[in-house]
Amino acid sequence: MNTDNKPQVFKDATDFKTQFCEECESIFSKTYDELNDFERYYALASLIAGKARNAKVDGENDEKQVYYFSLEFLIGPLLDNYLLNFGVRDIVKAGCEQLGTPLEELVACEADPGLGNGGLGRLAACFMDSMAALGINGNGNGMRYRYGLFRQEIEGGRQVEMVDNWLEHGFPWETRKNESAVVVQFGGQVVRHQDGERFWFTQEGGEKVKAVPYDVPILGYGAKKVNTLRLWSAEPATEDFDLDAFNSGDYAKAMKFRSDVEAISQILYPNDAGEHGRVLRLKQEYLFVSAGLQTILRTYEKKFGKRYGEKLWEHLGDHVSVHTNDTHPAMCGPELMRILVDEKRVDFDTAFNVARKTISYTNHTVMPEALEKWPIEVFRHLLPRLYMFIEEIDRRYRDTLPHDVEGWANVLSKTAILWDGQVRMANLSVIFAHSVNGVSELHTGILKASTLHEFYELRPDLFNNKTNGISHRRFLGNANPKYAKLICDAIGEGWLADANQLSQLEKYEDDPSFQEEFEKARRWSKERLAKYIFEATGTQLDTSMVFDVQVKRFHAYKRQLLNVFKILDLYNRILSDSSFSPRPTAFIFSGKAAQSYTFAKEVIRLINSVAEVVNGDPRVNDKIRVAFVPNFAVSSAQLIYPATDISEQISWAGSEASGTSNMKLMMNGAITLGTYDGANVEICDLVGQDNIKIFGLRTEEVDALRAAGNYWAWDLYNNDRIRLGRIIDELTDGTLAHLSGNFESIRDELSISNDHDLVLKDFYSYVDAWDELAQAYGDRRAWNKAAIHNTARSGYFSSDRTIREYARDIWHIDA
Ligand code: 26Y
Repeated sequence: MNTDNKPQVFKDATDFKTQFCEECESIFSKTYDELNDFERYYALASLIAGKARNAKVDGENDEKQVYYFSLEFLIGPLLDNYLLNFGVRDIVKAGCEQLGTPLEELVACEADPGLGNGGLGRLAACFMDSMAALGINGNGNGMRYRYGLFRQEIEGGRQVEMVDNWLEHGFPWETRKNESAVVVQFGGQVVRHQDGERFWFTQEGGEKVKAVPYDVPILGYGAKKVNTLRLWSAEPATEDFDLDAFNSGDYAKAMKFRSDVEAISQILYPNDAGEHGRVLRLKQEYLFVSAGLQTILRTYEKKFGKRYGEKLWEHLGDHVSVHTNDTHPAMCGPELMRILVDEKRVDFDTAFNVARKTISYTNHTVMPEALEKWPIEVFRHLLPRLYMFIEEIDRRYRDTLPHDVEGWANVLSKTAILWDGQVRMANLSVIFAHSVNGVSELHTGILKASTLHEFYELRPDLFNNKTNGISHRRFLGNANPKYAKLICDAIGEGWLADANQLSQLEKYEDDPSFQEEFEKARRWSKERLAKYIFEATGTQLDTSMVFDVQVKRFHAYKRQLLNVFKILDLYNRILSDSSFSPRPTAFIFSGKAAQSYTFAKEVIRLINSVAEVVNGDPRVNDKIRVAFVPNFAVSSAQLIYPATDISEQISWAGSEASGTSNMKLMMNGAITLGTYDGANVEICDLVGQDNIKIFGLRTEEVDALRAAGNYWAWDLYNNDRIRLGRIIDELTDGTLAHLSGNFESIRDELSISNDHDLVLKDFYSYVDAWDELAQAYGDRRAWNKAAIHNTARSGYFSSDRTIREYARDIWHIDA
């Protein structure tokens, strides 16, 4: 590993300008002055990407290789982050300034690759950053979707989905690797062959797909390490199409094979959780699993074939870790076995043990509807040989499950892979893993106590917790330049490499001049966001208001609806009580809802309807404003977090596995208003009760309430027609109908479905908590102290810490 001498990228601003202008000419055959901003951005990104690729030294060390398998990598724009990691941000900024285009304007030209839905995909991207920063051999393995998650527009208050053509102008960070393409096979028949004692199977016929990798260099902080994110694209394995159809002029028919194959890597499934079961998704899962594993084994064989000879495959787990991000890559287990048994002639038991030693699994959700299952018939038809391995592993699992285990039949019904005509991917993942982890203390506890309880009883040693983390370099260093500079001026730059050093800020919490600078930085970030929101939506925000923010996927359990109810309550109270004057607040929402998730989309429409009513009413609009920022993405998130005063983390307790926007917002000095859920619990432990506002039922209380079965949501409506009842009436009485109609379905959700997400149940506790927190904002000194304290304690949530724990406990490597 190249540890001490980091590559010198640019000697100074002059050197940078020379190289930049040369790059402009070599790419566009035009001078810098003749280019538009996008072209300048493109040339700059190409220059930096080239440097990142050149900094890579292949086969540089013998340490273990980690392969992080994830169907989603929500990497976001890369340029600014790479400048920070190369340590040349200031030089480049100065050079760009001298050339006449501010760096920020070039950075803003970059497309934001939406190759993920939300938290899970962003986590994978943060992990890539941290593995490279820590010098770990971390390889990402994922899909190169031709179209990312849909672009969200708002029309008449409604979410409208548009195609995300992120590759339209090219992606300067990737390199297509034709020579590394592999073939992946679907369908066909399994044929048994026998020669004396020996027998083996092959898969004949079916569809052969070529998986072509595109590599993106992942540059670690300090540029000491460059890893690779490998994204697979599907192409026809051969160009022989239906010649008869072609010759008779039926080009659509002739080309159908091609488009069927290409469909595999065409789109990202837009479900953050829930609704699955489409064959195309199963194909995506198998494609990147098979292509990734074939490549891993090829590389490993080349490197260690001589050293280990006959025993080669038994050592795989000493040199390779395959980490599976949720169940989406669950086929890693059986696919690894298939290759070892069918192609490398390893015996079944050895192959299973090798697979188990190599593979580990992270669970990201306890929501039953998000646990993947596939109909056996569909699975077997698409992947006949793989299915044989699953069936055999399931059979052996059933055989070896001790019959004296308490409640044997129940344990089997919960843990078997095949059940009720379905392949249960979570069980498949657990059975093939040597480690199973949750993503926060609370979540891991729930996995042990309920979701995977039967497995936990059988194999407690499998289970461990790895509380999520975030890239502090991106979400504080890049996203919040003024605050980051203030921090560097106070405690030096060391925190960029070691986030724990943020704790040194504690001595500045109460320092009036630091606080003053903190307020200035915050004001700048709020101005920047207000400008962005005005340009995107026409909504004007006053930056002296409190910025209260809830940004995340739209989902019933995350309870954006509870937040809207609070805003409606404030609205009603201001109108009915002239002495009531809440702290002036701008409520900012952003996030997408899955296309097919009607309820979540209605909540988006409700927010926009409330915004229209509130913002347009001069009786209230100096006290409350509402903004919905369209098309939430990494780039807009980076504008929102630094401008936030109150971080809304209000899922019902026991529903959010961890959350990561809670961490990003805390790190930027926002105060959390949250339930005792996911990682909020750990934020609370770290900052102390005085520096966070917790409300609502606890997990045990939610469980008890559900078990008792005596919660009648509609009683709350009947008992309070003045506040809660009035809000519910307003859903259907025309108050909010002006933009695009009433909200009957939301009212039905609360009444007919008995308020499954406990919006009414937690309402008073939430509104009271908000009132107190907003009041507290008036004491600027105490508030700023708490805000800075939040940043000071946030080092724990760097994904560097998380990755160190994965390395130590799961992958068994030193970092
Ligand atoms: C089965 C398929 C439809 C599916 C697709 C995406 C299922 C789940 C997902 C995504 C889940 C996800 O993003 N989970 C989130 O993971 C974050 C990172 O661990 C957590 O912080 C967050 O609480 C959890 O909801």
